[in-house]
Amino acid sequence: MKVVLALGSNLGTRFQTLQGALDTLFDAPELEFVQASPVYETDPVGGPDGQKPYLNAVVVAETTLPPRALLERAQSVENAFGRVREERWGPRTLDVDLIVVGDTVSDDPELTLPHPRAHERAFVLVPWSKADPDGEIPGHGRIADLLAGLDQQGVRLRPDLKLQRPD
Ligand code: A4P
Ligand code: MG
Repeated sequence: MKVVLALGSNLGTRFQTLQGALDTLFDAPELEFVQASPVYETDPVGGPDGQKPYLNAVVVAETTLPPRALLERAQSVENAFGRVREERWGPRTLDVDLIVVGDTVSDDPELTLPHPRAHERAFVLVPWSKADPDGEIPGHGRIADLLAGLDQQGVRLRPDLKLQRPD
């Protein structure tokens, strides 16, 4: 199954956190790296005023794991990078979200798939479109079409920051 993950950080050493998260995510079996997007600096969406900008990237992978196990993997990586859950949409050293897992559709609040806000977020769709131009969100359509209707001003490429393939 194809899986698309979104990584975000707006606290601490943001780029090192993204690279470390990428390495740790793939440091276990049953998840095969396919492609990482470029890194973007993005204006915070939602949450408290005065938050710092995020670095965001998207990773495409292949997996034999069920969605629940992928969520556990993502959350254990968040915890490994010192994520403290305080305020919803608040600042975080690392957020790892599952955007799509194959064609799984679920409205379970513990794991909603596709991610319920991904289709309207330029900070997910812009990097995703670079890693995977033909990507689609089940129920919402092609990311290229979704992007055409979105303001992308708050999403800026950081050509100086390139994620390495996980080792
Ligand atoms: N959960 C349900 N579905 C999923 C899913 N598909 N992937 C549950 C991951 N988790 C999912 O998440 C809360 C709960 O969502 C989890 O316990 C899980 O069971 P969280 O990571 O603890 O909290 P959160 O991230 O603060 O909340 P949430 O709702 O995930 O926030 P969002 O919508 O992901 O927004 N602006 C910029 N520029 N860049 C960002 O990366 N990120 C957010 C977070 C807000 N603004 C941002 C960015
Ligand atoms: Mg999250």
